[in-house]
Amino acid sequence: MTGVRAPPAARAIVRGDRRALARAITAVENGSPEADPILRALYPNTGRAPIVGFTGPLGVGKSSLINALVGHLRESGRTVGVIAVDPSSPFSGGSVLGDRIRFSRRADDDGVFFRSMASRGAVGGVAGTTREVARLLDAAGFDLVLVETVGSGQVDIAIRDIATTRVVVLVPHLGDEVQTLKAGLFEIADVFCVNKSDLPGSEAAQRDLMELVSLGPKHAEYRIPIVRTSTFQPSGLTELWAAVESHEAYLDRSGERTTGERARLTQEIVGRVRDRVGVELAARLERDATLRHLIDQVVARTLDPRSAAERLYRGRSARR
Ligand SMILES: Nc1nc2c(ncn2[C@@H]2O[C@H](COP(=O)(O)OP(=O)(O)OP(=O)(O)O)[C@@H](O)[C@H]2O)c(=O)[nH]1
Ligand SMILES: [Mg+2]
Repeated sequence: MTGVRAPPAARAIVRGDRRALARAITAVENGSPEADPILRALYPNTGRAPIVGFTGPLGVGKSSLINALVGHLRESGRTVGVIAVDPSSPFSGGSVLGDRIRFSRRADDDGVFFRSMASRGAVGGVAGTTREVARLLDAAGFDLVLVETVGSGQVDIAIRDIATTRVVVLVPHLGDEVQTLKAGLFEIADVFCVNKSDLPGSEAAQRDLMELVSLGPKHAEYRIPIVRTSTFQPSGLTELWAAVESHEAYLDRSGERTTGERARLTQEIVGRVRDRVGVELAARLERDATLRHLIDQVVARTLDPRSAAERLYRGRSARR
């Protein structure tokens, strides 16, 4: 932490004060200004815990797996912070599913911290806030941070920008869904997990994925493991965690940890600047007389929107 000027909340978080942690997370989620000095002071204390993302279609068992893994990790004495990004309906703002698995933990166990965050349909926002909440958990000293997101297009892109290891969870007989997800999933997966292996067809699903992995981009040093698990029996959990650890070990061995981190941080900083420039520009353009003039023509169908945008852009850059 950066010296004596660190805000008391930041010092409390590092000391292991869970209430201070929870309050800081809320501040980050709400975009409150008090989050700023806390995040700034804690940044030097981050970048230490592996951040393991779990993504995949609705209902494949991501929460159940995380729950089981937390038990497994706690038995070996490791502390775990968990963030679940809730899929909330963009229409009602409510949760999509009624009977979602609740994370369970012993009430007196300070070694686990669960937090669920509403995605609120704000895709870019999910990535930004989730990343900062993960940093708070990291700074609070948890050995591992696990993040659950739903694999619905853009949200799992968020996991790509946050996690050091990404586990893509699937189930037997996904059929068409796997076909459509395939391209995107391969960009994301460091580990494949075929959950619900107590159901028929999981060996076949594992074989299909093996074939896909063998067709995908080849890395000499790292081959995407495909693990079968069941949270019911339970089985495969040790193997799943071993696969995560082998990916983390690969990151260190290959230097990928540093390159990956540089890429993620570059993307974060560029994204923040782009957001601000975008907001500022939109506000200025709305006041711009040229835009109103161009819109008159576009409405009258004497000019098309592309050409109007081009003129506006050229006009502005010429003035600079
Ligand atoms: N047969 C079987 N069912 C499972 C297994 N793991 C989870 N389930 C069930 O699958 C359903 C969904 O489990 P969740 O853990 O909520 O799945 P999820 O992927 O977190 O779901 P969302 O967050 O809503 O996308 C529940 O009814 C679980 O009981 C498993 O290993 N085998
Ligand atoms: Mg879930």
